Amino acid sequence: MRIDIVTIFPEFFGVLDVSLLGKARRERLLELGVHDLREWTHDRHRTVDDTPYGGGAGMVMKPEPWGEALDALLGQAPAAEGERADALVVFPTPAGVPFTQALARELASESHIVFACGRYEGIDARVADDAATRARVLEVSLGDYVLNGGEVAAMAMIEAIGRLVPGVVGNPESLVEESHEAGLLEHPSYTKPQVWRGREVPEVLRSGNHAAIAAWRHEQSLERTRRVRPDLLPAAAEPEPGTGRQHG
Ligand code: 6GU
Repeated sequence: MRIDIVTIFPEFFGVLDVSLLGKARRERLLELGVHDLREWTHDRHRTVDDTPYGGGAGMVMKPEPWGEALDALLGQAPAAEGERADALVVFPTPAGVPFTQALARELASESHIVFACGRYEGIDARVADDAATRARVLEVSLGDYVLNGGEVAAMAMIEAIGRLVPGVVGNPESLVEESHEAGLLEHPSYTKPQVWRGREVPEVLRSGNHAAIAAWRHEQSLERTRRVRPDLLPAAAEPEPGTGRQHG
């Protein structure tokens, strides 16, 4: 998989050299290109923004540098087996569709994703329309809060997607049991010592009874999900009104 990032803050993405994704880059499982949008400006001040038509606070990113950047980056990256051949352009924006584990899984089978990281009040809307004539386009949000720009959001998405690319995570079984893969939050985990600050590891986990351990973990997952994320559960799995645990 190839990922290109266009941003006015390429230095944000230095962290992608470390840890799991850094290793995946060195092993060429992931190819990452970080590009400064200002490379595609032509004026002395390398201007990337201007005042909004219709008035209002803040600045809007100008379409011309974005158009040239996407012209330069679309249409590379050969697809490997099981990957989609054409490029996908992702615009991180709080006005986008929610980023979920299911979407991360879909994006992990792309051959080429271009992240277009906007700042200020966003990018001139014609940029996405124009890109859609040459690539698939997706506006994606991390959640219902506002960041200063798409960079941190793109980084979160790249980490969630990158770890699902085959070979990036050493033990693929560790991907199966984690939060959100089964539609539930993950159960709590413990390691040695058996007693720490007077707190004992639950006995069932030391029993060697694999069926009992699996049942206990499932129950813990359900309880945690009911308590902190009841919205994840189908309505039928909810406790009867008045019989359930109180929230908060
Ligand atoms: Cl994807 N971008 C920005 N700027 N803010 C956000 C976001 C994205 N997701 C949540 N807030």
